[in-house]
Amino acid sequence: MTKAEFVVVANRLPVDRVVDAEGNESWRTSPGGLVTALEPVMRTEHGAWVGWPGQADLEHDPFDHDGTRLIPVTLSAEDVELYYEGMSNDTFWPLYHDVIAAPRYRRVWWDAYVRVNERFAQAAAKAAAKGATVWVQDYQLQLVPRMLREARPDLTIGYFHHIPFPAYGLYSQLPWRRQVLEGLLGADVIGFQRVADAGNFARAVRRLFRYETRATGIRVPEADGSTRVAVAKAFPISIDAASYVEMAGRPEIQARASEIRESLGNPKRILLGVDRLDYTKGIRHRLKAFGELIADGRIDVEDVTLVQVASPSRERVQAYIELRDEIELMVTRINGDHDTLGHSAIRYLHQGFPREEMVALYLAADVMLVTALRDGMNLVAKEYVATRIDNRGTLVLSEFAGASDELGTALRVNPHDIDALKDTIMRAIEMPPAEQGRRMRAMRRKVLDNDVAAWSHSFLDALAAASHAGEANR
Ligand code: GDG
Repeated sequence: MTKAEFVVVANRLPVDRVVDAEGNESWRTSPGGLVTALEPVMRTEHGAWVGWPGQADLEHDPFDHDGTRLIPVTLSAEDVELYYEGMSNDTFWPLYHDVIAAPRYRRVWWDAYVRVNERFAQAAAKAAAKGATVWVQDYQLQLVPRMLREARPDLTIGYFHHIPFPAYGLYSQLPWRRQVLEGLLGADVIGFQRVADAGNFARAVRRLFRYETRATGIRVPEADGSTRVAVAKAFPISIDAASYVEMAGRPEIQARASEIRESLGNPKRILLGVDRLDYTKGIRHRLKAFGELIADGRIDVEDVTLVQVASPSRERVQAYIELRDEIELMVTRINGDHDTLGHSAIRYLHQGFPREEMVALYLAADVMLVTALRDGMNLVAKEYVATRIDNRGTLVLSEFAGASDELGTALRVNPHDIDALKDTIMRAIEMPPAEQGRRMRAMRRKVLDNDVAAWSHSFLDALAAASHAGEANR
């Protein structure tokens, strides 16, 4: 088997397995910015992608798909429960999102996390050619950089962290706080969404190891007595902006947007929320603010409708089961109290939709509500902005979402402050078109100039530079 010059390691493969009625297997590319951004690199560099195929106990040989070698990593049902649902989604996820929900620290989850990270590292080590570049993705695989470096010191290793990295006061709760930092420091470049995340990481390294940090460089002593410099820096992720602009211009998607408005009874204003159903997204705060605005008489349900898409997520994790109940109770109460026979206050959809339908929803919405309590970046905010080709529409954006660093002309808000949130929603609803245009144009420029291809190039350039610097030191 030919070895790859470029290897991506992520929890999930970029494809879903589909089995038809006759039992024939095929693989469908799962749409996502990362996949699109890396496609050209994958082709030219004989790329390989190491990841879980998404189904427990599935054993599958490596195979080629759309010019990329895919290398499935098998997870047993127990691995999924302990490593993925447990350690990844019930420990790291809440801890790294500032303990919005209580993280659970369980030693059996940690043991599984170590074991599964080892399996991913071994698969990557086997796939990579001599001197290849490996790019590890996200919090499910924080130990992989160090494990890979030990197995294959010839590799250049990058890591990107898609979610926030918390302040030391919270991070220090983690019983395995030293092991995780050691794992991450195995990378040559450790990328974060925000400057603040990179800063929190560097501070944790200083507090726990006393390593010297200068600007974005961290001096890491190695077992053989030498030292190397790991770079910890912000690389804010983005979307494939051109594809959203293209979809927004399609007549059939525009027609669908009008149809959506029509089916809601042509309200004067449509507000939209699009989130995975997750406690980090601030859906409850948004509903509370909206419900109060109706109760206060500042919003009339005949004029304004909120569409909330909450796509199903992590449905076996207890915190998500409870959150769904709370949200659905709130929606039913608000609608029960305020609906008229012809108009609903909130149209709530616990469903996933095709991308085209999402774009039609973005086009139909006058106001986009992104009220995350903590979010690495929040791509929904950028998608909304990219699709507003007529420069109309208003984005209400939480200052706790990474996107708020770049989208300075959004209406930024602290979602914990319900009165401020209510006032901001009213301001968005009432904003004159000229002001909408001014703000939207500035945001669109940002998103179109800094798309996901630019993001991956800047990360990979930094990685190449770090690897050359490393060679010079060796
Ligand atoms: C993590 C970090 C960071 C949602 N529902 C449907 C659907 N979506 C799409 C959206 C968007 C994506 O899923 C969600 O991305 P976000 O960035 O908003 O949030 P997370 O899923 O939490 O992502 C986040 C991101 O990683 C990237 O680094 O920005 O902070 O938490 O693209 O459009 N897409 C379709 N149907 C749905 O129902 N087709």
